[in-house]
Amino acid sequence: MAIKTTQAFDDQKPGTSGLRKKVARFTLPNYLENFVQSIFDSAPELRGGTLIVGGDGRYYNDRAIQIILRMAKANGVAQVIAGQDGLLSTPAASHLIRKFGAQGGMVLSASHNPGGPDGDFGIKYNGENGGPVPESVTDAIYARSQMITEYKIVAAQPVDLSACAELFLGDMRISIIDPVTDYADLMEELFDFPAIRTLISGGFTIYFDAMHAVTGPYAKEIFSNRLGAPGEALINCKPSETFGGGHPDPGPANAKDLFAAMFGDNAPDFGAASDGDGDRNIILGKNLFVSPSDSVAVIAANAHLAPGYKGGITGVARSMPTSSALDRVAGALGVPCYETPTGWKFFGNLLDAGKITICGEESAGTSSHHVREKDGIWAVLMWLNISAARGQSVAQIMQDHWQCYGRNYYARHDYEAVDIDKAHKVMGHLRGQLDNLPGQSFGQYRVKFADSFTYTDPIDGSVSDNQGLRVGFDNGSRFVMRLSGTGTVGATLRLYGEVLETAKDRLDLAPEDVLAELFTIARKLTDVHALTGRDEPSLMT
Ligand code: VG1
Ligand code: CO
Repeated sequence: MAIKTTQAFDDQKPGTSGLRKKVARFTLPNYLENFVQSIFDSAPELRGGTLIVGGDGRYYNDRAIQIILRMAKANGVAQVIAGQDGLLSTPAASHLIRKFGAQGGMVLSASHNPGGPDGDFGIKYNGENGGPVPESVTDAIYARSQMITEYKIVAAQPVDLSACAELFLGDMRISIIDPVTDYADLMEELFDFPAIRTLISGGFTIYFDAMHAVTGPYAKEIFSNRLGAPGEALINCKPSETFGGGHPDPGPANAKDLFAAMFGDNAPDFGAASDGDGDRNIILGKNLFVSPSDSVAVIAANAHLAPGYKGGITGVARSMPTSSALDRVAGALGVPCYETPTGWKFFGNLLDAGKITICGEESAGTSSHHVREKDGIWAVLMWLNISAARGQSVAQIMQDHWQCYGRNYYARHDYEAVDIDKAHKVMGHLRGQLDNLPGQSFGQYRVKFADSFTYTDPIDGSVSDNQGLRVGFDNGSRFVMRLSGTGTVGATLRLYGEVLETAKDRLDLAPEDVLAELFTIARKLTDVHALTGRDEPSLMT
């Protein structure tokens, strides 16, 4: 075993979901090694334990895995379980950690960020519950990375990951397994596959865009082999290092083929897509995009229709900027609804403690207690199960939902790659007004509360402050501004808005019309355009 001397990098602080950087930075000598050693140093349980490793197949995935294997051996890991070809979706990795009782898992992904030599790379570290480690551990990893002086690695030839096999690196066992089978089996336990199969064979047409990312092999096995969807129902299913030159972010800007099909003539009945690492999902019906905040609410209201959830749900949770459509369902079901900061790691304790069954984020992430990550394919299957059980189209399901609970019109405006100082000025400008806003009126909007969101974890009491600025109005509307923690260029400001409508004749309006006045007020109060020098958001979802 060799001990290599190294020097610390000052920028290895994990963000909302792991460490993400430009490939050019991640491939600097010792950069990856320093971060991986900082993980081993902060997770001593990996010594003598089992580690799960896999990634979304992006550029550098293959070489990074080889480095991690050699460092795992040098750090005394007893067994590594790796996905064949180095592939594992984020939810599948979470499942494998739980299924095999592993001590942790490293997922190589920068999620929806673009890949390739000029794109992004990332590493997420998950603990023994299968979920992203809590802030106490990411803080420890960061602290370690700042004073690291050496790392451990063995010399070895590259391990052949191209076939399922049991191999050894010295005395460390490496089990290379099919990345799909265990996950697909879990899905088959949770959902009514015969009913979905009957739905599809009965002519309900589905269309799934894997965006050249990791869900391709999962979609083929589950939707085609196990559920009988025809070949043409699945597109872009071969994982590629550059995501086919695209941006694996499921939305109108990047899932162009899917949106064209779903809003075109003879649209399929059901459309869906996932992101680079398979943890996000979007759901579409004919000429209809389901807002992710609505999706998690619909899932919570209907989960009992799926066999894995037939006993009902104990509670739900949503990230703070996610709309309160979910709160309305929880209220009707008489179960608690928790509001957590952005990022899946904050759901872990609630899930482990059995306080919640379903949780989700406005950024197209939804999941349940079956794993400790958001899960794209799971959400698609849940929607198919609900459609099969209710015998309804996506549009009918949404209409029924809004009639019952009202509609939380919702949108998010992103200002990407903003100069960091300017982004902080915008936040500071709004923060400075918070104390004086309550009681002030802007047209028909009267401010009820204005604060900086602080979360106290109800299970371990840990406190996370500075999680976004919220301004709420008497009529149930709200806007939120926060800084993204996943970007790799400058700063990204996210402005989220929601307007609640309960009048039965106002449930079918264009969201941008309903939200226009709220966003005008939000832009005025944040002064985001003048302070950033931008005329408009770079992305609206
Ligand atoms: C974004 C989303 C957040 C999500 C995170 C990771 O974070 O807003 O909801 O949990 O990405 O998702 P931020 O800090 O940029 O707003 V993924 O699919 O990267 O694993
Ligand atoms: Co993702």
